[in-house]
Amino acid sequence: MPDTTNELSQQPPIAAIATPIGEGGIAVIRVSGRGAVDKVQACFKGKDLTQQQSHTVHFGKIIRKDGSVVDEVLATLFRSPKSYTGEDTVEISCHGGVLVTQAVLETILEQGVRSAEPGEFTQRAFLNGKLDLDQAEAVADLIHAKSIKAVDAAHQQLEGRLGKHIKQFRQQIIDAKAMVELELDFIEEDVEFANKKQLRKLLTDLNEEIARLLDTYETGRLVKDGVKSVFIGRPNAGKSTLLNTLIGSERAIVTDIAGTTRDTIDADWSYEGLLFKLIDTAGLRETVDVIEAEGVKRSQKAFEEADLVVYLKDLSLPLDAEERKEIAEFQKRAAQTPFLLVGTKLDLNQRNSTEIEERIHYDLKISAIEEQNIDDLKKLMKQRSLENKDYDTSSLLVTSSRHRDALQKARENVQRAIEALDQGMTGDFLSIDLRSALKELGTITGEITNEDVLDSIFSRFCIGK
Ligand SMILES: Nc1nc2c(ncn2[C@@H]2O[C@H](COP(=O)(O)OP(=O)(O)OP(=O)(O)O)[C@@H](O)[C@H]2O)c(=O)[nH]1
Ligand SMILES: [Mg+2]
Repeated sequence: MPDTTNELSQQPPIAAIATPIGEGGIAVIRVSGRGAVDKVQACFKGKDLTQQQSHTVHFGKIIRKDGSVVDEVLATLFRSPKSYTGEDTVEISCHGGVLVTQAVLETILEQGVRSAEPGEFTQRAFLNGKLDLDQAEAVADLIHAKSIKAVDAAHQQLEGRLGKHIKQFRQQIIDAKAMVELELDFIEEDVEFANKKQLRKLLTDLNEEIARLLDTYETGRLVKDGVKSVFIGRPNAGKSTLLNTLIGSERAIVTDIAGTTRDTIDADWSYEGLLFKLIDTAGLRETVDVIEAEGVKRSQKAFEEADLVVYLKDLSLPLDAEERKEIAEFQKRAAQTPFLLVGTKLDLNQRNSTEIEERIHYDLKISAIEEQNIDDLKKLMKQRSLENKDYDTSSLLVTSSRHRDALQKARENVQRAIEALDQGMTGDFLSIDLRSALKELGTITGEITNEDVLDSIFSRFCIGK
């Protein structure tokens, strides 16, 4: 953690509305920093807050300089260091109207309190050592979570489970460094490196443990960001109808005119706690229509970024050679991007006595309109997108690309140290690699950081958090 505690204590307290702007039962205004209690007291009529203990609640009125009442409120006191930010904090609960809340905030700001930046309370919590950086990031993940699995993953990180692993890795590296440096001291006396075997084991174990944690990222990413599932197929195949059926509302326009969907359409859909980002696309076909052609381009871009491609084929129409080729291309790439071939309009097909033998394997046949096999499709979408992934959401998951990158770099450094050891290099080479690994791991928990990283992390937060 950077030592900015002193700097912080010189700054004026900050304040912001901590609840969403709108009409509600109550709203909360948060004030934090050195002198926060005095500043609130200066516009508070009730008990003298400066004389009250931490974790107590007091009824009173917020009053303007001319003595007029802004609102009746409850003030909750948290004394440093026992608060979210680690600083003296007052949380003012007032009536939840847009204007009254704004008026309470403005009255407090008039006392020489500064308006808080997005995430500044959490940033102060980090700078004051209340949270590690990965825990601060988990706070944002928790607020932005769109599925219950994402909530669970954020909670794990907030509880410090990732941080605990990282600290353990760091300790292992410190131990390894100590062994290497011991050898450095011995080198002049030409003493054989007695601990070489032990050191090698320590480093290879560490390498494997980091790799295991890294492996959870594939699942972690899907849990946090959702499974990007792209519906693809010929115009009129029933892509928009399926999207609407899954989300249970008429999000996309459906007509019997081929080429109805021109742009990609996104909709969030949760299934068994997992978020799917459904993307309906413009039907794939050669077209001279400029708008439709742009739509087809967007469809192609969407499937390049997909976590799951669902190819829809209208069962009531014969499969032509070109479409067969297209499907084969997707199937070939299925190892990289999970793929499902789904036959649509099964209801029509069942009535169709002259079904054409297509000699192609469908993963499933459905009717979106008559809701046939839709539950099976949901199951299959989840199963296929998590196939070959270690989907155990009760264990710790790495969910952030920032953490993944740092772990990867740390692992590369550990591997380099193992190679150096095997090639009989001197200890100072190993030391450099181990120091770099230590640094990379430190960026995850925030022992090592810089302003740009902090700015980009905390700008994701809302004001008042
Ligand atoms: N009988 C039957 N008709 C369906 C089914 N699904 C879709 N349709 C019909 O097929 C037509 C095309 O459906 P859409 O969902 O618009 O197809 P699309 O793939 O989005 O088409 P584009 O946007 O043009 O690419 C509409 O008339 C739908 O009512 C189904 O399961 N059964
Ligand atoms: Mg459509």
